[in-house]
Amino acid sequence: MNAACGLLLHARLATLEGADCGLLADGALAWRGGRIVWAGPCAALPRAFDDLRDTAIDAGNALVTPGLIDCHTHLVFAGSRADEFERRLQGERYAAIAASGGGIMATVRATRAASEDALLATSLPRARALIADGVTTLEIKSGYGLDLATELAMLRVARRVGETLGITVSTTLLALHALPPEHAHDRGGWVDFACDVLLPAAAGAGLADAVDAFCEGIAFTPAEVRRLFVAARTHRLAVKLHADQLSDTGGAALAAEFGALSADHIEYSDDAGIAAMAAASTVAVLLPGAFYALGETRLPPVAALRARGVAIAVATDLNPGTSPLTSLRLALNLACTLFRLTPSEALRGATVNAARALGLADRGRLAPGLRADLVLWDVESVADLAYWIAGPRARRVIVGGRDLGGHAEP
Ligand code: DI6
Ligand code: FE
Repeated sequence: MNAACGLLLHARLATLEGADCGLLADGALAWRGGRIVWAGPCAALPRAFDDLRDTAIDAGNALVTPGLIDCHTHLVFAGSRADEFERRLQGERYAAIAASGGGIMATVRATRAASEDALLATSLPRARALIADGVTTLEIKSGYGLDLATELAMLRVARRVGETLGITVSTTLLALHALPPEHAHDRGGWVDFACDVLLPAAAGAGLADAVDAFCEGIAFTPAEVRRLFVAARTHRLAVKLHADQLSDTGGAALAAEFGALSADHIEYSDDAGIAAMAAASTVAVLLPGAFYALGETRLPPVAALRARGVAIAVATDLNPGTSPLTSLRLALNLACTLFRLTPSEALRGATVNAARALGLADRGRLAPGLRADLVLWDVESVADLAYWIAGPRARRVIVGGRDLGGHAEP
């Protein structure tokens, strides 16, 4: 039997079809050539799939979801920022640590000093941790190089993470993340370089699936981001934005104006920004790990997002400074506990809506024609997924119809 063909029986399928989680009791799912060919009640499974019955997996009524999609990470980096964690515990603020040469620049120094092989070696365990708890698609941003060679190296390493582990990695050039020391007194020069050299180089090498920026008082202005987005448009690259995380800079509206796939964080976005996102179908990516780690208090405008019908995604923001978080399921828990998402909203945020935030139409639901990326969980209900705070719960992780392994049944 081709390993990319298979059949799953007696599962509580969360298909993510329709407005909620599309739950189907005693469900069956068949796939061939790495794609789903049938999903429905066991009792209605057509005879055409009888050849798959011999090797069928009996889920024993366990919950089965699409593979989780972590649509916002900075997973490739070198070094640790545990020292800054201790400084923040003593009362220092993130922005003050950054201003004193720490923060993003501390990671830039470590990342520039690392070889590509060393970067890969430190990144793989983080990706493996995400996969072990159900992630089958991952976005990884650059942004800790802040020079041509290191930014491209980060993107190459991101691609290698996907190739090594057999999962899809969507790469994002985070072209405006921080001002490199070489340009400390030349902001315009750095923005020119990002738009005229870095972005074309990444695009030309096929290393970037999207372009991102950090639009914030301590980072880049809307005018600077606008320049970058115009350049991205010239190179036909999709855009995303770190928007309104620590203050309202109009980032949500700016992202929407450029038809961004997503505006991420958005704690401080106003109603006009949310309305613009709704009109542009820009996904709101909520990042509760950073909110938690920084001790933020301003909640994202979840009620406005719901009222306007903006798709909500949830991601880890895995990074060494503000979200050292290697479990997307824990991000779901935090999104429920801190932001009051329902467990169903949280699961939609890590599947169907996360796929949209990456512009990937071939995944995020269990439906014929889509990739056979799925997770068999050691839980019965969708609420269970977000309820358990720590410890992996994925029994089996299947990517493109092939078993990536998983944890032993309890
Ligand atoms: N927003 C974030 O949350 C990360 N980058 C960004 O633009 C933080 C990055 C870091 O502190 O290393
Ligand atoms: Fe981020």
